[in-house]
Amino acid sequence: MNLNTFYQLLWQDYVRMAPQAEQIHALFKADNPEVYNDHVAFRTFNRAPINLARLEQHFFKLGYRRLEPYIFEEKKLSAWGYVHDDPKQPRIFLSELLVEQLSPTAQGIIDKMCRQIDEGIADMIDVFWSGPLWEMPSWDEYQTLLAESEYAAWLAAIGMRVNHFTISVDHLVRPTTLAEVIDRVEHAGFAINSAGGKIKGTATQLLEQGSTLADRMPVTFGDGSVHTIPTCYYEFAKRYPDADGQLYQGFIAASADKIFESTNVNVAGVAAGS
Ligand code: OOG
Ligand code: NI
Repeated sequence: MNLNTFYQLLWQDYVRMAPQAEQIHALFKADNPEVYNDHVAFRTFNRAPINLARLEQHFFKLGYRRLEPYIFEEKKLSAWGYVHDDPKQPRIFLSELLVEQLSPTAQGIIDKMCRQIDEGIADMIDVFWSGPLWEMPSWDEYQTLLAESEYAAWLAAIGMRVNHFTISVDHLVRPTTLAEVIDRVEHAGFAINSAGGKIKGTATQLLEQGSTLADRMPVTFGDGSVHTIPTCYYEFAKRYPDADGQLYQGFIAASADKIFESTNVNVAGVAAGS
């Protein structure tokens, strides 16, 4: 599969989950000949056959290489950033939940789901827009996961799909600052993730980031109950050149830690899922 098709299929799946993204994209497309993606992000469990080491094989085939790893101790996650030789291609951020660090009960729920995954699907590129590869968890199971890890609950119910796209602010003709971009999105009526401040990171760190709060969508759980839960969000990133004049390519763990919270159920200013 070529990269264009890959990103097109991802985008189609993404805007079904996050209709806000299509509207926000249109907002910037009105003033810019092209809106580029800084990166996309995926989440997974460190369990076969969807563990990070398995999934990243697809990125390698698409021409990506590992750049650097990241650790999120409190959230029990590890991650890698991937870059492509073609600087116009988005970076990729892939994280995985360290399942063995959760309680035996939560591990049991996740292992039950992962045992249902058809081995073959992990080796197909379609895995990245396949949603839950297991029977939906019950609402009780979702709540059990949520109490320990927002990430685990999100992944159990939303499944394998892109978590967010990210507008590259460096490539915008206007506006050109992250503050203006966020202002514009807010004025259009979209809620911004304010965990750790609306703008995470600084020019000195060579990366500034902000994001919306995830859209919400009614989902039917395994026990037949329907509840509205967070789906996917949109991110905005501005990168700066380092001392050698090279645009910074990595991520910033302290900022990422707060960006993850864009899919939190209990988030400032928004009522908990019904
Ligand atoms: C990823 C959060 C981190 C970034 O750009 O730092 C991130 C996630 O929510 O899965 O996207
Ligand atoms: Ni991101």
